[in-house]
Amino acid sequence: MDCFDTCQATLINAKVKGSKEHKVTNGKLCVNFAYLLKEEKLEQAFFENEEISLEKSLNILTTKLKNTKSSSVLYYKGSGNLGVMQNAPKVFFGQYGATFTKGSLCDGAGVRGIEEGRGFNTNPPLQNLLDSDIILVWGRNLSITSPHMYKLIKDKTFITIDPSKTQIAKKSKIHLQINPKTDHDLALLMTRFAHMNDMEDEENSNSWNQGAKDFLDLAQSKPLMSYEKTTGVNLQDVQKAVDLMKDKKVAILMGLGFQKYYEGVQITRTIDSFAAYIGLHNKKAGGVWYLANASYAYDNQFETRIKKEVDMVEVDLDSYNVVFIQGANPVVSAPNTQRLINALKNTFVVYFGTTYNDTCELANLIIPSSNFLAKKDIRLSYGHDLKAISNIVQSPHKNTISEYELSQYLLKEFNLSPLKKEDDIISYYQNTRVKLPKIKTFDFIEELDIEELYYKKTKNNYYFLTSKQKHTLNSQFKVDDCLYINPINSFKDNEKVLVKSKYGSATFIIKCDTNIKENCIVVYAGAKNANYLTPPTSDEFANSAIFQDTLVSIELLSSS
Ligand SMILES: Nc1nc2c(c(=O)[nH]1)N[C@H]1C(S)=C(S)[C@@H](COP(=O)(O)OP(=O)(O)OC[C@H]3O[C@@H](n4cnc5c(=O)[nH]c(N)nc54)[C@H](O)[C@@H]3O)O[C@H]1N2
Ligand SMILES: Nc1nc2c(c(=O)[nH]1)N[C@H]1C(S)=C(S)[C@@H](COP(=O)(O)OP(=O)(O)OC[C@H]3O[C@@H](n4cnc5c(=O)[nH]c(N)nc54)[C@H](O)[C@@H]3O)O[C@H]1N2
Ligand SMILES: [Mo]
Repeated sequence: MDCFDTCQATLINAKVKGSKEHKVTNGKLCVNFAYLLKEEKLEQAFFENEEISLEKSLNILTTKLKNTKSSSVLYYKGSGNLGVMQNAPKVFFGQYGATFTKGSLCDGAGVRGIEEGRGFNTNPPLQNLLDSDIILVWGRNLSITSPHMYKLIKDKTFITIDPSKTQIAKKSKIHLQINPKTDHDLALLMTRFAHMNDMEDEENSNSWNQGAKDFLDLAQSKPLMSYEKTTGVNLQDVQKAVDLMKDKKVAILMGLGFQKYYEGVQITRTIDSFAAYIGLHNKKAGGVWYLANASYAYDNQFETRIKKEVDMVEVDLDSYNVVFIQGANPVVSAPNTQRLINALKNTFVVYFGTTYNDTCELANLIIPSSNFLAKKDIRLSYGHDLKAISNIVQSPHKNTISEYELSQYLLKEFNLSPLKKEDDIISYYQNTRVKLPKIKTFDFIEELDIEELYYKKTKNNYYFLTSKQKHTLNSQFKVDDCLYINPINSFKDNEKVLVKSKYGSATFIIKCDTNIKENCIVVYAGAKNANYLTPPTSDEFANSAIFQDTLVSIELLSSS
């Protein structure tokens, strides 16, 4: 599945259990894994809503692709399954000449922010996390979005930076309940306190010296008190947090929270610069974790020639004659739902996936993919440095086809060169031990140019937060469509409201929750209407979605 933990399961007496030899899984499985096992699988191909055989669906696909100019076919891959074998169709679509998407609905801005500082985006070894004393959870719902990793470190001292009182925030020694999109300010403020506390990095200071000085200048360029107003966090608490980190082995676990904005790259780079300033990189214990590029040190087993790429967030889907969607549910998960639905109605949509999801409703051709129990795969992790192996434990349903098989089939139909042998690909990843590179230089951020969201904030609007929750995995499993708000705002449970942003409007049912910051509302990922409100544009550098760069107003439609 698409999560930090990348667990591994094992069959014991025909029952699926968490594997004991996989250190992060540690013999347990999470709720989402249980849902995955129980979920209703797609085992029937469809063409224009009529049931057809798998063979016929493949023929229709082949004919359609043969009769369409290749560049007007869009290959759109989601992250419903993050196994390496999901990359196989890229090889076909690349050779065929389809247009690809670039960018991300997920971590793209943060990735670029990290790359700009360090040059690449990898996590330190898991052992560094286990050996740390203090864990700073920054914009990450740690115990919910990586429950296994959390269990390994649950007895450590936590500091959480999050607008919401998440479970981990409540467990933390200090919770900095920050205003959304002000993390760059908080990172600068922490840098100032770190400087006053003599916490500069000694080891790396020669090579990083000048940049670190310029970064400190940036941190000192605003009056100290101004940070309290912008971040909504009081200075004493920040000072306490920084004091707690002094002379300790510190790990920062960064999540998506602070980077879902237009300037997400700059914000992330500021946080990572703070980490570099106090010397968290390249140490034997501690370090900074984000969603790492898990395949960074591996040779790509799916060499792909891409002729043309378009921004994944801004793409006009109906300017393509065929849109091939694999492992994604853009109707719910991509920003600006209304525009997307209109576009999908206007083009030929092929859906290739394991379940009948919302996007299938708009698909012309539906091809069932075999599920994870019936295909070989290996999963590298964006959360840690272990890998998980997936063997075949169930024969595939006759109406389904794996990503590897579909790719080989298409490559053959188009007389293109075949993929490497499936077993060779798997064993390459399984047997290759990669060494993570050291960060040689660090490029500190020296200026910021950010359009602050709080300038537009009034008493009558709210910050719009959209994050993950326990019983869903993005749009999969137990979807929760409600709008969460602090009861201080005088809305009541079950009231129906109309929510408007600059980009669209939608109705929601209210749920009151004192864990939500007073000036924010939360609609969780997977909620059918969440993305009617989100910006149709990407961030400034990384073609990444900016789900939270908007304020919303709420109008009561009817009481409970
Ligand atoms: N159960 C479950 N687990 C999942 C997923 C799931 O859907 N469900 N999805 C998986 C995927 S695809 C991903 S990418 C990861 C993401 O994992 P996380 O990064 O943990 O995911 P989010 O819930 O998006 O956001 C994290 C936190 O950021 C906070 N936040 C929002 N805005 C801001 C801000 O401006 N500043 C700060 N400091 N914090 C802010 C939110 O309140 C939230 O608690 O989780 C993975 N794991
Ligand atoms: N409002 C809002 N929107 C968000 C987010 C948010 O926090 N708030 N989070 C964003 C993030 S972080 C992410 S990663 C994206 C995720 O967005 P998507 O990548 O679209 O992921 P899902 O919505 O989970 O849909 C994945 C689909 O993949 C299919 N699938 C599962 N396994 C397989 C397989 O083995 N093969 C194939 N072919 N298909 C399979 C499933 O049926 C499922 O319907 O959503 C983003 N959208
Ligand atoms: Mo994600």
